[in-house]
Amino acid sequence: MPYIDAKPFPFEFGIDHVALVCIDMQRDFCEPGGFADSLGNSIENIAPCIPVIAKLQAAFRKAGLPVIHTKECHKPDLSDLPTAKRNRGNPKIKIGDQGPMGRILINGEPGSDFVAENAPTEGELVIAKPGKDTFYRTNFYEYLTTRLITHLFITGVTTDVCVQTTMRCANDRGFDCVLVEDGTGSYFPEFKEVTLRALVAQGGIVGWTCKSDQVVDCLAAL
Ligand code: C5J
Repeated sequence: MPYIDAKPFPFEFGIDHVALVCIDMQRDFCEPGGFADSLGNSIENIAPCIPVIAKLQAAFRKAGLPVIHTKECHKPDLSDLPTAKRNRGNPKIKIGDQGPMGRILINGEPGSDFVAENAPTEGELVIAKPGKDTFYRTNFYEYLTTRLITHLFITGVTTDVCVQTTMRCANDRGFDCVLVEDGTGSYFPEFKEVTLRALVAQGGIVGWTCKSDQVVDCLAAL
């Protein structure tokens, strides 16, 4: 059985039961001039994971394995946006308002779309999610269980928000997850560092972490 020498111990997987999950690689979270940038977030800390995710997507596609994309966004009528989320922090521009790349975090607006380097190709699952947890009000669980996918390679932004929330929720549902360390980014490097450590602590209480080159080398050797 293929395996990766991950932390805290080897991550084994059946090749017919894996997927790459790319979380929220959206312009508003990643690009200069986007929503996150306009709020003063350090988007330069996100940039290094973009080419790494592109490399992993290419490796999964070459191996004929599924690549899944998520985007955090809401319906244009805001019917799936809790008032608490819209008002949190009393921001000057709120979700649904006009932002630098269209209405903030609204599905279909330019800012909610994927960065070009990590965009889906035809036939790949795109999950529009209103929360941090990819399972919340989506078809993610049904998609995975229907295809007998049990092991997830997780990437994306931000490590300490949507990425770790999704990994924890996947772990609770019985999925084995490995977070690719250089394939994820946070506006706060110290939060990324602590998140990576917390996920694998206590014998892998939430799952595993590994490096992208280990994944690419493993898939190339199949
Ligand atoms: C945030 C996310 N940080 N994708 N979203 O609000 O992690």
